[in-house]
Amino acid sequence: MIEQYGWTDALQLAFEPHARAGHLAGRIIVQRREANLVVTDVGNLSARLSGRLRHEAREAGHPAAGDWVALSANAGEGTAVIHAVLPRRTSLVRRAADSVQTLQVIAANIDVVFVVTSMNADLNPRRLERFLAAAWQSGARPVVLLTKADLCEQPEAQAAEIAALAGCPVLVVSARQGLGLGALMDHISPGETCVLIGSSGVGKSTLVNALLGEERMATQDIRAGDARGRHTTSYRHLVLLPGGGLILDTPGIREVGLIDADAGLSMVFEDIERLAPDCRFRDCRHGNEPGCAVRGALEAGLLDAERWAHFQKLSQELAASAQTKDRAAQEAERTRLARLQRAYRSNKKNLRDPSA
Ligand SMILES: Nc1nc2c(ncn2[C@@H]2O[C@H](COP(=O)(O)OP(=O)(O)O)[C@@H](O)[C@H]2O)c(=O)[nH]1
Ligand SMILES: [Mg+2]
Ligand SMILES: [Zn+2]
Repeated sequence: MIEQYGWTDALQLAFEPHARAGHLAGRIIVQRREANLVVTDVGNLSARLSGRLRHEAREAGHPAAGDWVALSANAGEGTAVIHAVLPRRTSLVRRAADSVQTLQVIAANIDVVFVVTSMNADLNPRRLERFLAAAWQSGARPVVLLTKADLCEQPEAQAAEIAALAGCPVLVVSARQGLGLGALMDHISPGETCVLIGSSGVGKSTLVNALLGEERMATQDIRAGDARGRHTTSYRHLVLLPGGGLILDTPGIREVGLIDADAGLSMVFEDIERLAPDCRFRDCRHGNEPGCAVRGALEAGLLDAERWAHFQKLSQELAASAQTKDRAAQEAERTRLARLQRAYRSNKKNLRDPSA
């Protein structure tokens, strides 16, 4: 059963110590803070974290949808305890909303990240650049999905424009017309896992339903209490596709905060990175330095000014996040040492006055 969910020989090998400990392998298909839904060979189990994992999760973050875990099951009750998370092959992360240095895993062990944007109002190159940086950084293959082609006058022309800046495959789809679904499926091999990210309302859930051939995901068309909505699950549910792959729908992400995404950024702005070596000075900041290749490209109209400005903005954002992280690490170390010193001091006092 877990073979269907992408279990491989490599995972089997990584799992061996856990198997020896008598644990069962499973994959998280819905991440919830209290009880994750995990698919296993003995069925779907509602699994909470062991005390140790819960403690670790405070710093390392919670296991996410797509994670492979080691469990002890109470199959009769349909419950389990997660004892360990297997190392992730890939992971799509974002900066948590409440903190500049906390990382939140959106999906683990994914092969393809579909960056979804609709062809009507939502289409925004700057938003796409940000999503693509996160997608590249995940280690999975990014693919841009332009949805609602039926609402667009010239979808192919728009797609060509996006393809010029995306640096990855760009697909045009319409769930309404059933257009482009085959081409989409060509990007997911059996046993592979993909995730859909993008703003709310771009048609992610509708697309998953179209691929499944049934209305399993709740879409914006279905109001609460609607009869059609009763059998739908919410988003963030890893589901099996008819072709043998797996797909994870996510709730709308308006903007993904980048964290540790330098490599991803370089991939998205590869054209700019390619210019820099041609600057006269090696440490050129592309400001007023003479012989700057970036300024040259801007002036010659070879580099879009907004794209350049966005690259600078995202670079600064990453640098600021890294700096805050360093500062937080320093602060933590200072606190640790101060605590140690206090312990020493009180210890000395104890030595002088054993009754204290
Ligand atoms: N015209 C058109 N509308 C679509 C298409 N796909 C989705 N929609 C509509 O877009 C709205 C948002 O869809 P939904 O799947 O809930 O978006 P999500 O928030 O990204 O999951 C709904 O009203 C859908 O009916 C499409 O291919 N064409
Ligand atoms: Mg949705
Ligand atoms: Zn320069």
